[in-house]
Amino acid sequence: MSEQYSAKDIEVLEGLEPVRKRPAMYIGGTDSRGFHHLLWEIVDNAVDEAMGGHATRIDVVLNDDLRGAEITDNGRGIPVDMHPVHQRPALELILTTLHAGGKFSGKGYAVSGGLHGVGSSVVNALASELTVHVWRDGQGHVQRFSRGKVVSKLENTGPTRKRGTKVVFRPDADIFGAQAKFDSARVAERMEAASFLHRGLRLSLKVPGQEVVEFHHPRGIQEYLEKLVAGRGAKAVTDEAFSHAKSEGPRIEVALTWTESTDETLRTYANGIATPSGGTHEAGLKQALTKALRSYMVTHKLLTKGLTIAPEDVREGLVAVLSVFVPEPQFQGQTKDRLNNPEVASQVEGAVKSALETWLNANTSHAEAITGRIILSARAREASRAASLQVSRKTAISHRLNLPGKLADCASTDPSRCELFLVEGDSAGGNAKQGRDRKTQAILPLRGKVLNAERAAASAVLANRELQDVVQALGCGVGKGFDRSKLRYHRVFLLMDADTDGHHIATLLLTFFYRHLPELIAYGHVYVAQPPLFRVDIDGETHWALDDAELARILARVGSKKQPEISRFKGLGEMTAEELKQTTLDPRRRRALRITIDDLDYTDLTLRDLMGKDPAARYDFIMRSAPQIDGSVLDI
Ligand code: 1YM
Repeated sequence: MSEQYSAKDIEVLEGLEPVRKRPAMYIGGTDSRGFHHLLWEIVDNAVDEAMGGHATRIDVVLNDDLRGAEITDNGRGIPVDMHPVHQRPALELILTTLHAGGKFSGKGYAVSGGLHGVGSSVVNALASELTVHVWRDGQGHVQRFSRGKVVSKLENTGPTRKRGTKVVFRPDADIFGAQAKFDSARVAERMEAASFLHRGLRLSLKVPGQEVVEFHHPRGIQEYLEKLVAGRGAKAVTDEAFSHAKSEGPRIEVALTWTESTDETLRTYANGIATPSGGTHEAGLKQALTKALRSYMVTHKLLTKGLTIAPEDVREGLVAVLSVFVPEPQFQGQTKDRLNNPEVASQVEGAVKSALETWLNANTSHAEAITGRIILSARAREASRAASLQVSRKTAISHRLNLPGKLADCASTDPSRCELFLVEGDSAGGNAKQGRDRKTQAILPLRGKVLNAERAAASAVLANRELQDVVQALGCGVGKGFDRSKLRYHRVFLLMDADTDGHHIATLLLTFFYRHLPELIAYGHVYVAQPPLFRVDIDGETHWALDDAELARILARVGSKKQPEISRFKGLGEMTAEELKQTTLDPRRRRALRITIDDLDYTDLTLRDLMGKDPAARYDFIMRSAPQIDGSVLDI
């Protein structure tokens, strides 16, 4: 590490054309996630520099239009010396060529994200403008690029006492669409995570119209754990969390606690990169937990006859943060969000198991609270399994007699053509029944308020009448009994009034799907229908507006030649069956948002937002998120 990096260490592979041709291969996709990925690449390079002990702070500024960003670190500065063979500055080679991470003469940081600055050229390829400022060895430098090509030669801006690197860039609208924008909440979440994983590192974020926010967590992931627990709104069962850190072979840090909530919150990271799909480090942690707690319960004779403790009982209510740093991380999966180094499983398991056993034996009152919690979950599991079996038994028989009485089913039995509309209230349900296409569209009116799946226990959720009807109509079972091949409709629409109550029900249904039928969302089966709020008749032409803004746009477009006739629908019940058909049901004319799960970390944050106290705020959140994805997709 003490050796100076020099330009000759760079092995040039190829230009950046492949990146522009197939962006998805390099950043996963060109949706809002890919757009943000560019920012993470640059921030990760700065974090790498900090992890190497060369930088202490990283400052991010989002442009006023949220379509560009500026990232600065106070590290050594990207090397700028001339490459002896290529006769180009290192900075230029780094930014304009695709180079394999390990090819940098093996001088990369042992524990970096594994990219060693590889990402910066990918970002450059996909940016319409990118400028790098370097302050290194007492001299300032600047060079500009566009779409991966050099725009200006490396320029020396004279002596300076500063050190570090600043990258200013705008993702290319040709690649990401003109609507793509940075989501400041998402950026903040990611930067805060980095400040937890790299204790001591100072990060700041400036968002238009807001004060600068600093992220700095001297106690690292222990503080992260406290935040996650507070965010879940559930009390921890012990007043002290378990934490363990070892710095070598490999570096492993873990902090965990149990809460009274029924779900499990795991945040795992490898080399500072979130691994929402888990992997070997997470598997090791789970093994360690099961083994350490089972062994404690056996030695302390806490297990009554006939009660078996399943791994998921041990993890019910668990909130855990795990961070590992391995020399050569292998990431797997389409989005590279799962760690795949086999050796890491036993390393994590070994480290966590022995430390946890020691901690439990030294803190018997904590151990009692935790094991008590686990025994309760084991009992609850048995009870809820009985309840869920009952539901799946009913749904398994795809006999029409077993469908809910309120369901107006469609004639077709080909699920790929069938659509189910979950409609709020009987009167709207009646309209929908009249306006639908009987061959392919089924209507299920929902009467009461749906139970909040975020707060209620699994058994209560499954006992809820409205949700049982939904599960029965879908036919695919629920929870562990889910079987997608039995799904009776490939498109499920939530059709609710455009008012607070409607938004509330839609949100509750989405929460239920997310928590109990996540595959339904993951496979893109769930949609939110978009019934209009206004009908505008001008000159024999009819226009529909989803909201006030769209109404204003329509009125502006048609001008003031004729007096428009505007009617506002207070609810779906006020529309005629024909109107509902035209605007919301007919596949050729309707508007709807497809729900997708984007970034897992972000989804959880969002659900917390969504399931806060104020339904209006939740719906606002959904609607604010929707337009970012071209109005066709809604990220929850
Ligand atoms: C705002 C983004 O990229 N900082 C940064 C990048 C590098 C270095 C320092 C650096 C690395 C090394 C030596 C080394 C990069 N270097 C490379 C390359 N901030 C940001 N700060 N000297 C400086 O790895 O040995 C790529 S990025 F190619 F030189 F390794």
